[in-house]
Amino acid sequence: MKYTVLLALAGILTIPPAFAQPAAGPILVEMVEFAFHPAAIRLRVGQSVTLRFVNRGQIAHQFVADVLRTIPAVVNDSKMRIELPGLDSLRLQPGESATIQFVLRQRGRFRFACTIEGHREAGMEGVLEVY
Ligand SMILES: [Cu+2]
Repeated sequence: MKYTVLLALAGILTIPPAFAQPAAGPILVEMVEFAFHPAAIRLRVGQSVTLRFVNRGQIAHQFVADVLRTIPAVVNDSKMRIELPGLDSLRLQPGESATIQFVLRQRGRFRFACTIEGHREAGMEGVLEVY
């Protein structure tokens, strides 16, 4: 399997995201040892957002954001498209990439991190700034 998606709610893949207006092109987020680039990502509230993650490191990394656990998201890579009622984590092996599309309807600062053991502690974390 190209990447692993763990569901916050098991087995329910059919809830269609209610997206607002389309957003600008995907925001590229690179994963390396041990950081996300950029680590601060500014998003407009209520706007459909696509984050494109690329693992440019030598080991696996994953993206986890608590704020995304309970909102609909669409995950895409070159092989599949999955609609989720909430995203628990997106794990990418070295060289892999995938996109996550979602809408945040709440302003604020929402943390994200790579939760593989030791990675957050080494600095692999960031924030979604929704304004
Ligand atoms: Cu990591």
